[in-house]
Amino acid sequence: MTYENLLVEEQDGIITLTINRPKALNALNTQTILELQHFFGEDAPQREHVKGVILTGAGDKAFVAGADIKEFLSLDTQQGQAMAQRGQDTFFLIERFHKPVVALVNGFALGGGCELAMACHLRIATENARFGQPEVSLGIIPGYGGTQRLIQYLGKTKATELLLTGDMIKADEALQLGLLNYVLPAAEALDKAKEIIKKTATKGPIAIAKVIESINAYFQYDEDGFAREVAEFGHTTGTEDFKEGAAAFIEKRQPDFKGE
Ligand code: DAK
Repeated sequence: MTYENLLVEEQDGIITLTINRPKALNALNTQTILELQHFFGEDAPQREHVKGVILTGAGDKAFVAGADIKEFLSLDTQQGQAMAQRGQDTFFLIERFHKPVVALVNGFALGGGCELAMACHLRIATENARFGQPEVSLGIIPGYGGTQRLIQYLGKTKATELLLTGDMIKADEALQLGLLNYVLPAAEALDKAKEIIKKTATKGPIAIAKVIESINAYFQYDEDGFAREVAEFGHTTGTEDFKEGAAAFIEKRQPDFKGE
């Protein structure tokens, strides 16, 4: 697929994926959702050497200012449901990606933009970042998992307030509420994202993938997250990586994981 709205750059095994519609504050139109779906569903899984993905928005004003309002104005109920399903499926691909995906939130993260950041495993924001789910101001509700994931990060009390009021919060408040991992000046935020991905790349790759799966299982109500953790723990103990990791610990050396 040739991407119209995504920039894909790879350096030292780290992919920087930039949503590139700065004139529309990187709003998520259908084409962009399809491209994200293709990237995380088909493209990225084939790049086995990749250490992780940094997801950001073009320009210094917005990460993503929401779903493309101009496009979804004409939707009827059936089309709206299809659009929400496609978006949710895409965001699940991100949340279930087997390598860390770090959102680098460099400005407005509203509606679908906040939902996109929440689907990533980690979130680093620049000081000018703003978060919110303003859908109720448009007479709709979040369609890309916002009602679920905001509660997961913030708890019911504050999430309910933000979802009902549509209020925006600044980066420092989002950090304090548990939505973010770090808030940093713009010049330092990208380096921090790379540093985290590089650190995870020194760990057992199967273990990294299984931690992600187990964390996700905690939030799947049709699944017992504790039981899933037991199963995945058993899986990792049977790997060569675990033997290597344990041996390296005992021999007081760095492990050389092979992903086996
Ligand atoms: N969609 C389309 N264009 C957008 C946009 C958006 N979400 N946000 C901004 N733009 C465009 C503006 O229209 C403007 O374009 P021009 O007029 O220059 O052509 C350009 O980006 C610059 O925006 P502003 O001139 O407004 O810039 P300001 O600095 O004055 O304001 C702002 C920045 C972020 C505060 C403001 O742009 C704003 O309030 N934007 C909208 C925020 C918002 O309400 N976002 C949508 C949230 S609702 C669903 C699935 C998902 C969703 C819903 C349903 N189903 C499947 C049914 C999700 C919905 C949402 O995300």
